[in-house]
Amino acid sequence: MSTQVKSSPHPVTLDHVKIPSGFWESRQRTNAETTIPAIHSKLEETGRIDAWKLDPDQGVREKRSVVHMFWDSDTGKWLESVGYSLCSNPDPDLEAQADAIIDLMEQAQQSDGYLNTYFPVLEPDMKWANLRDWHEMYNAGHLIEGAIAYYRATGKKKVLDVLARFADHIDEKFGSEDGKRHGYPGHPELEMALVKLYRETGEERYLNLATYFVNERGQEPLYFDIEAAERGERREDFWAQSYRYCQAHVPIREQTEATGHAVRACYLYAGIADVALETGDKELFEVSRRIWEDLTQHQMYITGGLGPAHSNEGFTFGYDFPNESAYSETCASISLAFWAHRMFHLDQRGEYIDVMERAIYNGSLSGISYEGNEFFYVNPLASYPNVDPQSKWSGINTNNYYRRQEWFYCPCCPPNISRLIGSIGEYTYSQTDDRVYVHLYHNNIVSLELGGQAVQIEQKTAYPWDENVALTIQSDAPVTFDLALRIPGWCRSFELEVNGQAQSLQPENGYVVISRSWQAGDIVRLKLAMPVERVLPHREIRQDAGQIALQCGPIIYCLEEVDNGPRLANVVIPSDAQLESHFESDLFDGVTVITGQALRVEPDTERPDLYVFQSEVKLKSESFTFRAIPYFLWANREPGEMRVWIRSDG
Ligand code: FUB
Ligand code: ZN
Repeated sequence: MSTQVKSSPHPVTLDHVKIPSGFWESRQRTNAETTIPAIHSKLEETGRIDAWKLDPDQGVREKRSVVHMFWDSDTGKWLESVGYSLCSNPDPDLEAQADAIIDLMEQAQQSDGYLNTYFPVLEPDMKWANLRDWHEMYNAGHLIEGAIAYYRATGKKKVLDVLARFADHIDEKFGSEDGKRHGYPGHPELEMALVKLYRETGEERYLNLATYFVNERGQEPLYFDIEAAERGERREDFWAQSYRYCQAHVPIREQTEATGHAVRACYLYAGIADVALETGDKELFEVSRRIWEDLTQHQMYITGGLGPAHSNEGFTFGYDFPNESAYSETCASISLAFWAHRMFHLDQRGEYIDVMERAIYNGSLSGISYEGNEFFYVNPLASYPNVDPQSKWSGINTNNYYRRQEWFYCPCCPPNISRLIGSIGEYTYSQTDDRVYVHLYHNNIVSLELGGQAVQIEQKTAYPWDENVALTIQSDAPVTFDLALRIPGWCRSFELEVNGQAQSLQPENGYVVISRSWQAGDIVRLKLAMPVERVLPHREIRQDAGQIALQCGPIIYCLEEVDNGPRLANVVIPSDAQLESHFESDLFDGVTVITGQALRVEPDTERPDLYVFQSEVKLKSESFTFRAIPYFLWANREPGEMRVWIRSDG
């Protein structure tokens, strides 16, 4: 950990990063033109916007159907996404839509600052009565993040004032002081939001409240027991059985592993990292690091997906990676990206950004269709269109395994992926006064102040489809700073030159650092070799034993039936097969695919028997040319089978 926490690098904010073309520009355009309007329509259709039309102190103003307890989080995430999008795509109509909702929010706020569409109308006596399950704090967090993004984009302060009042209300009610309730969020998120609000407003109370939430979690007597008793319930009545579900089983400083509900977990860990960074609390960093090591070494899918289990939407045990029934919620990968980004700011190592990149390009982006209007909630790593592992259960996840859906009963994932896409600029660079870290490679122009001078860096690249990145420096006068370029963990050889001169620098902690006095027009060229890699699973991962995954650069690939025919479980990629990658410009908006010779190995029999003696049949082995596409793009063509892990003979 940096010795001087306060002088750590900070992210270069969105408004400094223009994305004029390339991979992320096209996704941001789709986000602005399709995803954000589609989500708004759903908010409207489902009554989430009308829900704000309430008389704050007397209940319903307009009749509406019953809402569930965390509708407000969807509006909050949508507003956040709108804020990010407006930075690059000004849109007066969209702004007017957001303003109209903000007016409703302002009117819905109770005189003491409380803000929620559910409780004042439907259960006015139960406000704050169940922090463990009822999501008021989670909603508050998302609304605060939405307010900050919208304020930053438009300079309109109304929504920030409304949410600051709500934060003040929460601060008056909860904390360690006498007379306050010693509660904390059942579903973390508010911790991150409060630190953001502190950074935005400079108001220390918000940081103190976030710090309190982190420190109080899991302390005896357990607050969730106290409030349960007040409701006339016992701990044993908790449907999830254990407070591990919400990471409140022991105090934070005693926690050693990622556990429970995956989104709750990573939102919490991200909040802990925020508090550690702002307060310089080294012990909190050490806790974060411990949990990070557990998660990334034992509990992370190759896609950056988290949480194999449906029962708790979360973690089970180390090396447990079911493929067809993987839960791997889109929000969980996104939350991992949030946490990873924060870990870098505590501890400048590329490994965090490697995980962030893995989670963004694979487990997060798979959550949205190429067209931008359909979404996956769960992200299996193998799929069979007629087999629904959840078919015995009704509810939110039933037909969600091979086709993205327009919406869900619990639609946390759609606005989450939308806000991540809209804010990708913010994950691209970090800086100190004299160093800029380049984390992500994509076409963009960043404007910075380094060594007291304005500097622009233009990145040009077709990454992740191409190995080459060019960075051109512009500044009015020579300026000395370190350019720290991430050499991704997946990259086994790279070439670097400055103004045509090869550089022999080696990466330290995942970055090569070029220190010099930069002149306008200096060009840095980086080539990150992206051969096709066969990836083997750890020997303890039983579900993937004997199989390989394919990776090219940061992208994990999969086979789909539409390219490779059915019964993908019988496909074998021989260890000596030559694998090639090439760019196909007419597939989606251009994408690198992997091809090679594979075998379909099956019993050579038409017998209908489920099981036959091996001595009675031969194995037939048919050779064919396979085509693998990026996992995040699967299920955008004809429905069919899909597999990430493919049998191998090596
Ligand atoms: O509970 C709110 C959100 O809905 C969680 O983050 C998701 O996992 C889903 O349960
Ligand atoms: Zn989700």
